[in-house]
Amino acid sequence: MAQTEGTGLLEPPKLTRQDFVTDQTVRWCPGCGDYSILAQVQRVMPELGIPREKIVFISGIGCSSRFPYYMNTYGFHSIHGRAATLASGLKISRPDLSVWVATGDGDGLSIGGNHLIHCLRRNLDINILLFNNRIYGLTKGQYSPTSEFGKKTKSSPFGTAEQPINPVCVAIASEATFVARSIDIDPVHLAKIVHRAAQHKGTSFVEIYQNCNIFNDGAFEDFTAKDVRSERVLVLEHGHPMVFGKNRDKGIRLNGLDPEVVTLGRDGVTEKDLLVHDENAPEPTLAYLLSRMSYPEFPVPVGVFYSAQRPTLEEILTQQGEEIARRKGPGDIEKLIRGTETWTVA
Ligand SMILES: Cc1ncc(C[n+]2csc(CCOP(=O)(O)OP(=O)(O)O)c2C)c(N)n1
Ligand code: SF4
Repeated sequence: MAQTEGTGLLEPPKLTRQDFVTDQTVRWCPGCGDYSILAQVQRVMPELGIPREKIVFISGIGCSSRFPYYMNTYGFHSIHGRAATLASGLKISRPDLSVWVATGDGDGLSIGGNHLIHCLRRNLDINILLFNNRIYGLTKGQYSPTSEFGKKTKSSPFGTAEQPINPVCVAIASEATFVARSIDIDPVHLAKIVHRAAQHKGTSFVEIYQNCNIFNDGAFEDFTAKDVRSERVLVLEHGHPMVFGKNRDKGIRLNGLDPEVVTLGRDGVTEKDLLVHDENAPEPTLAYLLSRMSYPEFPVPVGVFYSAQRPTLEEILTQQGEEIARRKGPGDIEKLIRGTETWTVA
């Protein structure tokens, strides 16, 4: 350890990406998008300056939920759909920890859907990474709540008959204070978004498009493939007009309440006509409108859709506890349990 100049105190050693790598054999299939997500999260961790013993990764069940094994931090590989629940309990009791949830579209939106929405509205200061591969990977290829309508899978041999849900829309509707999206195969963007999520005070929700090359290969390829991405993905940047395209010659304009794609320079359209992204808008109306845009009608938006400041649940609970203790004195748990409402069954 180096000494902190002039103080005589020992400075903790600077961590590197390698410090967050475990000795566990990674069991994902070769080529799985989860590898890229793991690499970027491990890359961002040292930048946060949080000691490893203060970081906890919590997951449910699924391929993506193997994540905590591969992070050299504390972690729980918990039960199916309950990662957000465990994370909530931990954060309330230990607000000093940096708490992360790694979940899948099945884990977080099927069995865990109810837990996820309540976690989002409560706004604990935790970070949720939802790996969306639009399939159940671990159980070998059944459709999930994000699988496209009509998709043929092992559990829908004639095509699904269900409308998929959009994780970003769900997060916005659940009163989340930070909602973002990124792509496994864009490491620079992904690292930036994971960093932003970590910095947000309150629950941050990041949907990550993740390729499951075994059971749903190419699910996002139509718009994420390198040669087409700039034409089919809209990178949201706060305060900037919504421009996209290889030649930066296309944009998004509002026509009444509907977004539309326009070409700059055609029919007198200039950058001034375009929607300007405001991730801090007082209401998430713009974020919701953007979240509904999908390929091929629109470029697919990635980046931070919405970011707002609201007191966290743990702040409110701590404040309440202190206030009540001031008024009524310190509590007595034994007295509370025995109370006036206990009786003996003969
Ligand atoms: C209570 C319970 N129900 C069902 C299962 C079976 N199961 C395990 S993982 C999973 C879905 C995982 O899908 P997802 O969260 O998308 O993760 P992926 O494997 O695609 O990363 C299911 C249904 C289970 N383990 N426990
Ligand atoms: S089954 Fe799919 S999601 Fe699971 S490890 Fe293999 S490629 Fe990844």
